[in-house]
Amino acid sequence: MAVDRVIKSGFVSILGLPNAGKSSFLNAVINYELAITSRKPQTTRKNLKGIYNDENSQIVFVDTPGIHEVKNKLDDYMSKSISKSIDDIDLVAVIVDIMTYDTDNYYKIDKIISKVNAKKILLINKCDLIEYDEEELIKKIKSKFDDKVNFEKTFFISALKKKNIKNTIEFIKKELPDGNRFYSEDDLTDEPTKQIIADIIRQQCLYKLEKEIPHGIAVIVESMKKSKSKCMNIVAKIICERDSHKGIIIGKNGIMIKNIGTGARIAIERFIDNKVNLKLDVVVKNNWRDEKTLLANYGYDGKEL
Ligand SMILES: Nc1nc2c(ncn2[C@@H]2O[C@H](COP(=O)(O)OP(=O)(O)OP(=O)(O)O)[C@@H](O)[C@H]2O)c(=O)[nH]1
Ligand SMILES: [Mg+2]
Repeated sequence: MAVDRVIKSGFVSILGLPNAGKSSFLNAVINYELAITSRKPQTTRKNLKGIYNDENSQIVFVDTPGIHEVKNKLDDYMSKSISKSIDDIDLVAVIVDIMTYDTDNYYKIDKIISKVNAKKILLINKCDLIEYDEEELIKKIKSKFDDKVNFEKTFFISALKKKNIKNTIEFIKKELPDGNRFYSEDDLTDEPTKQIIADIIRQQCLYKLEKEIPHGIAVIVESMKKSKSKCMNIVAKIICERDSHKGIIIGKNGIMIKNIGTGARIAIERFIDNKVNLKLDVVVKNNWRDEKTLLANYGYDGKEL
């Protein structure tokens, strides 16, 4: 009979401003492209768990939306998700982008982490992009946080190039309590497959559509069924806010939606390791980002937080 060995285990919340590289860090630690990333801010809309496993530890990393101003009910959902991520947390990893560290927005991070008793570490990310003086930069960045915020340790990392990720994990492990696994050793996440596929499709929208349009897009996967030939037939809906946006998403002679569909199909096939036939519909729902019921239908249900 298998006996649960005591290991180091716990939860780590990944916090930071939009675009700092939180989702890229999650992917780097679990060594799998689970979380969607993009150059556009507010790519992540809901908390996503990525589970790191080895023989003597299990670390559940929680990727969160970037901390930003609340302008509608979707923002409010995102903001509540961030607060939820620090409930009962064992450690907080605050990520700062080395290229944009010089902002006045640190008070937004302070507001969240001042409520946390758990230990905190500072991760200075995108270190592949420039030369820097470690001591000078640590001093500068720490001075931007509230005086009361104390970081146990600072790491200079590159989530993209996977630089210094191992050392960061080793440090986190030591900080976690003794315990058992919360999830099976083979689990990478507890997120439903349909939700991950919806996000993969939204990522293609973020890549291929300009300006504000992707921010007003939601995606739901309506059905997934394997055909006799073992191909996975997926039907999904892209929701946008205006007729004019629908026109742009479909594109002249349907070229844009075809492009989005091809990119998404390839990424989904990689994710589920199966051939995919993807059918995308585009519908308009004015103002969905401010409608509670629609938000819940599209995967952003405040009651689930
Ligand atoms: N050069 C470089 N780029 C990075 C690094 N980490 C992330 N990026 C890029 O920065 C952009 C934002 O990364 P994300 O991981 O989506 O950032 P995020 O903090 O999750 O963003 P939100 O979810 O919008 O808050 C993407 O284009 C990433 O490829 C890094 O270490 N080096
Ligand atoms: Mg993200």
